[in-house]
Amino acid sequence: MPEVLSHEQIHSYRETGYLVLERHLPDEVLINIRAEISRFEDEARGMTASNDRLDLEESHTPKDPRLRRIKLPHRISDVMRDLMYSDHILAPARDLAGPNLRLHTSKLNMKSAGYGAAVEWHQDYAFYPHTNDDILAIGVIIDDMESENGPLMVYPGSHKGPVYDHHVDGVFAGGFIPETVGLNSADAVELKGPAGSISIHHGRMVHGSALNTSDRSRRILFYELMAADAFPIMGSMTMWNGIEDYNERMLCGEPTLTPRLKDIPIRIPQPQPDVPISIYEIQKGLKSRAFKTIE
Ligand SMILES: O=C(O)CCC(=O)C(=O)O
Repeated sequence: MPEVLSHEQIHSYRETGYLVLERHLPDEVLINIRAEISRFEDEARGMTASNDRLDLEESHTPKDPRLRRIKLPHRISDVMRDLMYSDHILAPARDLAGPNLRLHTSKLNMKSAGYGAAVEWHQDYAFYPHTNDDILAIGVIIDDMESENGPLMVYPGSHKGPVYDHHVDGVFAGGFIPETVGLNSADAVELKGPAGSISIHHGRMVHGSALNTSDRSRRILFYELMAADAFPIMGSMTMWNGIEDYNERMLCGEPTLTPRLKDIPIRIPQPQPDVPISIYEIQKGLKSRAFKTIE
C-alpha cells in the first residue's frame, strides 16, 4: 500500500513524470527554512567569489550581494537536513521509487526577484546516468510559484523518451534546445503551487526555468534521490568517495551491492568543461539558449 500518494497520483507520475502536492508542508517548516536562507544571505555579503557553500549570481558584488544557490544545504543547515529525513519528503519518494533510498544531492535555488538566473532545458539523468532510472527530484516550494516568477517547467512524458545530447562541440554543456530534438514548446507545462507545496519530477524529465524578472522571489529547495540499487555509470557526475561514503547517503531502507539494470539509452557526460561543478557554469558552454540572461 502507498504511504501518502493515491493510486491516481502514482499512475499520473508514471505517465507524465511529475507531480505537485499542494500545501504539503506545515507553515513552521517554511518559516524555519526562510530564516536559514537569511543566515546564508548574510554570509554572502562581502563575498567576492562563489565557494563550496554559496553560488553567487554573475551580477553579484560584495556591496550588492546576490545569492544564486545554497549548495548541499542538508550539510550546512540542520533545518534542511531534518526536513530531508522526514516523511514529508521520504514518504512520497518511497511511494514512487521504493523503500530503499539514497541521496544524490541537495541544492536551494534562489531565483531572486528581478534577476534570478534561468536554468536551461536539461535532464538530470544526463548529468548522472545510473544503472536504472528510479531517480527523482523533490522540490520544496518556498515562495508561491507562478508564471511570473520563473516556475519550474517540464515536458510531460519526456522521462520515457531519449536521453538527449547535452554536448556542444564534443564537450558536456548540460543543456539543449528542445525544439532541435523535436519537442514542441507548446507542450511544456509550468509547475505552479503555493509556498509549502512540493514538486516531484523524474530524473529523465526534460525541465528548465526562465529568468525571474518579476518583483517576487522564487526559491526552491531540491532533494535529488534514487533507489539504492541505482549505481552511477562510470563518467557520471555523481560524487563517489568509495562505498562507505556512498552508503552514508542512505536515507531509508537498506543499501545493496547488487545494481539493478534497466535498458536505457545512456550518454556519458564526458568530457567535462574546465569550470566549477555548477549547472550555471556548465551551461555557459551552450551556443544557443532558450531563456534570456540578465542584461
Ligand atoms: O531552479 C530551477 O528552476 C531548476 C533547477 C534545476 O533544474 C537544477 O538545478 O538542476
